[in-house]
Amino acid sequence: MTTATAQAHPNIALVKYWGKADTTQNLPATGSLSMTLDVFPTTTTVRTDTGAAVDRVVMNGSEREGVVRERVVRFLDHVRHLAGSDAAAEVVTRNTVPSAAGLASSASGFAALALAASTAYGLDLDTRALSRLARRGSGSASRSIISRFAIWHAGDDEHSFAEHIDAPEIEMVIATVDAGEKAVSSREAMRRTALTSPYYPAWVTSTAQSLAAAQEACRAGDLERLGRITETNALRMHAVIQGSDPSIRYLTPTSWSIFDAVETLRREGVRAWATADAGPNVCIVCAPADTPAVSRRISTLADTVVARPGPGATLRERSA
Ligand code: 2P0
Repeated sequence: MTTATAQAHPNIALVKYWGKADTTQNLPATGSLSMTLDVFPTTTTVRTDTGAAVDRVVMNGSEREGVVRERVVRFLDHVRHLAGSDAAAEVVTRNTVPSAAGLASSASGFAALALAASTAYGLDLDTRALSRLARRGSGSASRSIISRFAIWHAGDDEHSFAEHIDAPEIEMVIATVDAGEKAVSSREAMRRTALTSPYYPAWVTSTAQSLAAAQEACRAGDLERLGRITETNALRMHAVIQGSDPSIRYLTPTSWSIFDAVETLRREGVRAWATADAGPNVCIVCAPADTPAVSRRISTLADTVVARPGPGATLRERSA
């Protein structure tokens, strides 16, 4: 029995994951494409030699009970099943991303947990198996295992994993409109969208097409095309979400003013395209040479951080 510490970063999808083919195994209805960030890491330590009868979960210094702990325990149960172990664990995690604000804290969280827990329980997983394991915790976590740019494939349990893809050089300006907890979780909103939004079938079909086009743009090194696909796909995702009943709206007037500012920048010749996840924050994909111009303009509307393509999940420490 060992202790293992791992680190992972959030990722932002250029072609989004929104809807599941299977809720137990977190199999997505479509594939997606993302950039792993070099900011906001999550660091997680898993200890399996505690001698305790039950799992303990400590996040950002405070012990968690209820649904947060349950989700971690369910994940550990799967790791124990793979490892043939029944030992309880202590999970200590530190997040630097504003939690549950649509900046993918569950992606970095479950990616770091997948690597730390599988190592602590003595499993030696390759990248593909690790990505499949992280997917069980949170779909988007499958992509945070991978450095820089990742494509996460739709498919059955065996074939639904993320892997590296080469992409044109880009940077992101992350505009934090609101760092507070969002009203409806991604998981619940995704479920409601698939069940009630009349646009859902069109979303699934068009996203599969966008993903194929984005892969082509990546192969061709075509930043402009990738940028256009990114912004269109994000707006389509928010449209299908708003079509739910009861409706869900994640974007606020400030979010929309950032989309407007990005359009104005483009008219001025700046290569920038906006995207937003399940929250009001907006990420702007930029040609690296244009990042300073984007930062300057968007900083007048919200707090900004510049992110570059970052590392995949890494093991920091391991002891027997
Ligand atoms: C994405 N999002 O592709 C999309 C875009 C948010 C908006 O993946 O239920 O936390 O744990 O599989 O991965 C957020 O959903 O959902 C997400 P679960 P997850 O990044």
